[in-house]
Amino acid sequence: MSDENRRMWSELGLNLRAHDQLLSVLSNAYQDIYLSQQNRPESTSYFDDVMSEIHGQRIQELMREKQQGRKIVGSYCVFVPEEIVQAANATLVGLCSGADFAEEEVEKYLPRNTCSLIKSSLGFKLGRVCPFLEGSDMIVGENTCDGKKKFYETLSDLVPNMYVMDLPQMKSQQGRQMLRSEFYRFLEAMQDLTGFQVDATALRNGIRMVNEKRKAIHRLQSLRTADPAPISGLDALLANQIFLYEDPRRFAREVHKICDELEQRIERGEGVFPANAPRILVSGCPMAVPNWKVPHIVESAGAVIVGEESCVGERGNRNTTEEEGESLEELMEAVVDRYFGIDCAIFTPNPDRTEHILDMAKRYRADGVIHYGLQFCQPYLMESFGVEKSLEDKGIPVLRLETDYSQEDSGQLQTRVEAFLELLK
Ligand code: BJ8
Repeated sequence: MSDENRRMWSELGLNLRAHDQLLSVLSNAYQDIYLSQQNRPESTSYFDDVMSEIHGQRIQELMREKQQGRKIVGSYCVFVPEEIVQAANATLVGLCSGADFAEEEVEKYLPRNTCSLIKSSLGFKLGRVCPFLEGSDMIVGENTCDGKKKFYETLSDLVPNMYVMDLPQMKSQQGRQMLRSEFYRFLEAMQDLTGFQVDATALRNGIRMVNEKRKAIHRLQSLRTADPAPISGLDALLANQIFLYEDPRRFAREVHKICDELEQRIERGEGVFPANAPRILVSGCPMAVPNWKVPHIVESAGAVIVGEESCVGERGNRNTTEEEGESLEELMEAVVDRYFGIDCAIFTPNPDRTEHILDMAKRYRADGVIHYGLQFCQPYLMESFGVEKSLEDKGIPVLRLETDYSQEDSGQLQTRVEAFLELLK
């Protein structure tokens, strides 16, 4: 750990002792889960580099951007339009929400029956261990599920720079109208934050930059349709996790390099797992770094995860934004259209998500689907029943899991996953 990093963390107000502990746990988990994988493509060393510097080099870069006058915007949800953030001369980063932290403190603010993702988001703030959060000039919350809505009220008392975006709950004309007006309000807020007036050229450039990283991950995802799968689900998940805070240009470049290697592997018929390994689609709640518990259990049991129907996965990145508009207004409409297509479970009704899961199961040639629900997450747990029925109607086996960020249920999950994989053979 360089002195430069420690100085930076201290300037950001991190609790250095707690942060050291966090990095040590993270590094051990990465060693055990990622570096122990067999047959990894060599170019995935990019992920190792990014992860070893997760709170180091990337934060240094963001701090340099700030010195040069750019602003940093933190977010907890894929509804925050990165195109607008980029266009306004700012950088969007996903905020820490993938591990339990400061649990006792968190329960002084939130009821015990709150999902792990929300508890984690608050824990990272109370523990002062997320440099992305402490370095952000604006933190954007979004009115999605009830838990998040109320959490942002709590968070706004703890940070000086909270902005809350309202979101529709129905895919109606009025719903789209609401998203549109919220995106215009956000555009103004971004312009106020950065002092930069967004015009059509700036927004088009923002759209192109974000599209480029989406295209790279689309290429990676399409290569996972091959049998045997050329990359593990764990590594593909990591790509989707890094997608949310890594430098967009570097991300696109490096992921294309990985894809070049994967194409060669496919030509040679090489996979990470044997060709007869059960192919699993994971669907449900997002998995932020370092939430690797379920994928690790699944792949340690000999199956390969071939797709993620998740916001840290295809739900979050599947559509690109139309780049062709001439005026700022036309381009803003394209941005609204793109985000209005996200089929988060906060929407009612939400048939698009089920369609998407069925489509993914077919495209990725999945033998079975694991529905991943976080305990106390009403939207996804409730939808899981309908999802299960739709898949079973098509003859696709489903395992519904409900878990949290602790390791306490690992043994039980492992038993259930192994029994499910037995069934698929
Ligand atoms: S667009 S999925 S990132 S809201 S797990 S906090 S839903 S109780 S994360 Fe999400 Fe945006 Fe939707 Fe995606 Fe609530 Fe459920 Fe917790 Fe959740």
